[in-house]
Amino acid sequence: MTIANRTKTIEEIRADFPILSRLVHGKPLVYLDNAATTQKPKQVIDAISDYYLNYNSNIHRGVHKLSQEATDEYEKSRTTVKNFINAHKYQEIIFTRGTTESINLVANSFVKPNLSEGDEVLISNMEHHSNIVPWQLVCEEKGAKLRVIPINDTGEIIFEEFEKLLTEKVKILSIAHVSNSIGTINPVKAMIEKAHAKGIPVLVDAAQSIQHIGIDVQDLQCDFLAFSGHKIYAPTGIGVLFAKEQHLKKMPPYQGGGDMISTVSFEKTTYNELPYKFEAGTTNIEGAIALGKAIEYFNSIGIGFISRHESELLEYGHSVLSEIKGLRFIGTAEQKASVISFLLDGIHPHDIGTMLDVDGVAVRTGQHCAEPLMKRFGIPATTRASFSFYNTKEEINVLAESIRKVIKMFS
Ligand code: C6P
Repeated sequence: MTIANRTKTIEEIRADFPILSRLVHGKPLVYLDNAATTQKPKQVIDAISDYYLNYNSNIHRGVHKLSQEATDEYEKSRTTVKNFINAHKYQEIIFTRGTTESINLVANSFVKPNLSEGDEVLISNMEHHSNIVPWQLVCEEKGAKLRVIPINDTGEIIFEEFEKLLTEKVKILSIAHVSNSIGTINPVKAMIEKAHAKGIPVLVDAAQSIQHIGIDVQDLQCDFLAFSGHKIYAPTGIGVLFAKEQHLKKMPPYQGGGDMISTVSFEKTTYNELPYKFEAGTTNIEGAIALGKAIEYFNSIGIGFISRHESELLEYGHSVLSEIKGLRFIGTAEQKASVISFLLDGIHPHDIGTMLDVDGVAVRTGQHCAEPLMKRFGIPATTRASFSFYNTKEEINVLAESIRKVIKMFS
C-alpha cells in the first residue's frame, strides 16, 4: 500500500478517522461525499472534548484561568490560520460561521455601502448559491446588476468573455477557486491580475480549494478569501474570512453585539480593533480551536502528499468510470480538483444515490446548490463523488461495481 508521507501509511491515516471503520447497511462505509463535508480525525474530536472537559469558558472577557486558557487557544488558532494561508497579519483573519457568512459579510459591509444604481457585481456561471444570492440581495436593494461570466462545455471559464465583462462598472469580482459541482479549478491568479489592473477588488470562494490546493493569499493577492472549517476536517459552524487590512479598516461592522465594541453609550458606540470588530457576540470558541487542530493535522499529512494522492484518485476514478457504458461525465476541465460528477443514461441521480447507499457508498446527488450550473448543462442534477486524501483506489472500485449493479437493475 502507498506510503502517505515519511511517517504515516494510508492505513494509519484512515485509523485517525474513527468513522471510516463503521458499517453502513452491513457494508464498510465508502465515504465519497467529501465536498459536502469531510470526516474528522480523532485529533480534532479530542480537541473539542479537551475544551469542554478542561477549560470551557468564554474568551476575551474573564481574568480567570479558564478564560485565559480558552482565549490563548482561540488566538493560537487564528495564528495557525494566518500562517496556513500566509496572511500578513492576524488582524486579517476573521472567524465566521463558514463560507456563506464570510461572503455575506463582504457583500454587506464592503460592497453594499458603495454600490449604486447601474453598478455591477461579477460572478461566474459555476458558482454555489452562497456566492450568488448574497450578491443578488445587495444588487436588488441598490439597483445594481449581477453579471455572469459564461463557461464552455467542459466547464471552464471563457477567459475572453471574462475580460470583456471587466468594465469600470464592476465593483467586485467574486469567484469560486474550485467548482463544488464539477471540480473545475479556476485560474484565479490570472483573473485577480486582470481585475486589479482595472482597480476591481476580488473575493475568492475557497470552500472547495482550501482542502486540496495550498493557498497563499500574498501570492494570489486576493482582497478577500472565504472558507469553511468543515470542508477541511474541522467542525461545522466555523469558517474564515481573510480580508486585506486596508479594506477591513474602512468597513463598518457586519453585526453589533458584545466583544466587537470598544465603548458603548446610548449616544455613541466605538468599535473594537481588528479583527474583533467583526466577531460580535460569543463566537464558536471550540470550533475555532478545533479548526486550528485540523490545520495542524492537515499540515502533518502535507499538501505535497495530499495533492499527489488526490490527483491519482481523480485520474483513477475517471479511467475506471469511463469504462462504464452509459456513464457521462459532467465537467471535464483540464484543471480539476478531486470531484467527479456524472450521469447514467435514463437513471435519475437520486435513484443512483439511494442504491449506492445500500452498498455503503456515500455520494451526493442533486443540483449541489448550483442550480444555474445545472441549467447551463441542460440537466436536472448529477451524481457527485468527491475524494479526500483518506480515500483509496479500492473504494473507487467499490463505487464502480455498485454503479454497474444500478445499471443492471434498471436495464
Ligand atoms: N458546498 C457541497 O456539497 P457553507 O455551507 O457556508 O459551509 O459553504 C457554502 C459553499 C460555498 N461555496 C462553495 C464552492 C461550496 O462548495 C459551498 C458548500 C457543499 O458542495 C454544501 S452545499
